[in-house]
Amino acid sequence: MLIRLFCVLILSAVSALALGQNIVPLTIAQRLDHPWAVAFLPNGHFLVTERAGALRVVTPEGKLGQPIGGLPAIAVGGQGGLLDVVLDSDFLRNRTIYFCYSEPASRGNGNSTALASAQLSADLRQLEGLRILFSQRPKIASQLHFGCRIVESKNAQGQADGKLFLALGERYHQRDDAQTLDNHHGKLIRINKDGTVPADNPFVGRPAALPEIWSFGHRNPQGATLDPQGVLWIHEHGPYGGDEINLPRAGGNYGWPLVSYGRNYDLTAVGDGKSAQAGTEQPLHHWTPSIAPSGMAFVTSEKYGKAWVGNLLVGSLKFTHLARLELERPFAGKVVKETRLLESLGERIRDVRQGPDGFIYVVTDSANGKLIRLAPAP
Ligand SMILES: [Ca+2]
Repeated sequence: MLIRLFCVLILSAVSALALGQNIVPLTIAQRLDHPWAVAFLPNGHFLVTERAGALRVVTPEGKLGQPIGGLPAIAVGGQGGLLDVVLDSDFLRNRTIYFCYSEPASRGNGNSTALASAQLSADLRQLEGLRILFSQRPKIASQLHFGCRIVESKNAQGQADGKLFLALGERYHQRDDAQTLDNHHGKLIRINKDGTVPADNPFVGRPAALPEIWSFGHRNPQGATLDPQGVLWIHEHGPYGGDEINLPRAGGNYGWPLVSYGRNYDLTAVGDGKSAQAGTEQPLHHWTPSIAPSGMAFVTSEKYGKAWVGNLLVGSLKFTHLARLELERPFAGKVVKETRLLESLGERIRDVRQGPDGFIYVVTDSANGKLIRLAPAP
């Protein structure tokens, strides 16, 4: 095992240096079934979701644990399954995790994205105290566009403020729903950690608007994170072109499907073919052709040198790389440089996170999915 890891390290180092990149991908674990997200336990172990409906602990040596018991019913199929997972900021004390997944309808064949909390048992084998905090409405028969990234937000002092953001897709077949507030399709929602609605949400008290909604007009967001100042960033899949990064403000309309920098898959125009319209927010950054973004993290550690601090990393499923975005300093809204990392791996990057050890980790989307640590090149 150690010899194999060493060989991977050397081969990876050669390719990384050949590309002029100062990182070396080191595979920690493989044979994960379409892993979707990785979180970091205080004992150095990893908590990984598999889209097929399993939540597993992975040891630092790469050993996969048995599926953790106590998950709710999950509608596995297409893009649906067990998706994101995050630890509560006070996990050491409360052992709470949050996860999102595609939830089956109690009757019929519909489904939608749901968010749950539970406590992870001390032996890491069981979820206890399961609570469904939020269920996207309405449920429809679709295996597409569940979105599904969770972020615990912070106040201006950098402390957790008791709120969760959840990014939700428009389920593909009902994209016009993203422009109306009587449903959760194509929305970013904000709830308290107990599932109740914060009184200061932007549409609280508006007739026919669902009070969990924070922003709307989203297509299929699969990346969300806080920047070092605590500001929420998300990205979303465009159609044929037009993937976007947005900074969702309270009550903002992010345009889908009225405006887009992409086209429909049949190459017809989205809406009237406009990319901007009064009353809709412009993306901070967009990609055409689509990279199919998933996962998102800011680098705050100096493990990769000072030039990386403050960079934004975004996984690409379609072009199998990790996008490194350098932002103007001081930041006023512009990406100044974009570099493709890890292209030689040929892996669909599903999630990217910075661990508490300061290293960057990615998971790759395949039937032999991998958990990979990016080590600084020697
Ligand atoms: Ca948009």
